[in-house]
Amino acid sequence: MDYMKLSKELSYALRHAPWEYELELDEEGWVEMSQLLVALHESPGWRNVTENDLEHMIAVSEKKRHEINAGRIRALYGHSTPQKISKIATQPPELLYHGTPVHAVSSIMEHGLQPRQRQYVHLSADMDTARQVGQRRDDQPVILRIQAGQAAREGILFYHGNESIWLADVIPVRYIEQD
Ligand code: HQG
Repeated sequence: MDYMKLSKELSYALRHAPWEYELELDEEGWVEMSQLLVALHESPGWRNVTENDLEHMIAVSEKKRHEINAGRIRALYGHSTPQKISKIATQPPELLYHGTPVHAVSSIMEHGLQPRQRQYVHLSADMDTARQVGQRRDDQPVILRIQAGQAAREGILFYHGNESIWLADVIPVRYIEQD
């Protein structure tokens, strides 16, 4: 089984277009695993997918994009569905990072970090992760440093995505630093 392809299909269903699979995300983004499997089984490529396959897919993925709990499954970040997934705000590390293409920097330094097509701004816990995120769009991305601790103390809300990804609603310019 192509687990990377399965992961992409799941991200599409659980982050962006659950209605195409006749799924409805709950407030925290969960769907019943059984409903997801019924939906997947309708597509020729995924007729034989099992719960074990989904567990294996998560286990072998280099990024923790999805999580399974008590018979339900959800995407941990990346959502673009109209209904905003509710997350519990938590204190972030003092510094977070954001990798972005060179061409985006002047706009970011003018308007701050905005979620754009997604529900939340995505931040990285370390520079390596930020570099990898930025390299999706630019060979030599710019790594911005975010004064997350300070921002949180001044009322900006942060949410945990996974061990290397944090989310926020917006990051105003005054918390963004560029070397
Ligand atoms: C940029 C992937 C101009 C922002 C990744 C980014 C990540 C602005 C782009 C996750 C801006 C949005 C999310 C402003 C933000 N002016 N550009 N004011 N504010 N931007 O894909 O953070 O592999 O929605 O810098 O690895 O790149 O799919 O966000 O370049 O973790 O699991 O607007 O998606 O994870 O792009 O990536 P995205 P992102 P997966």
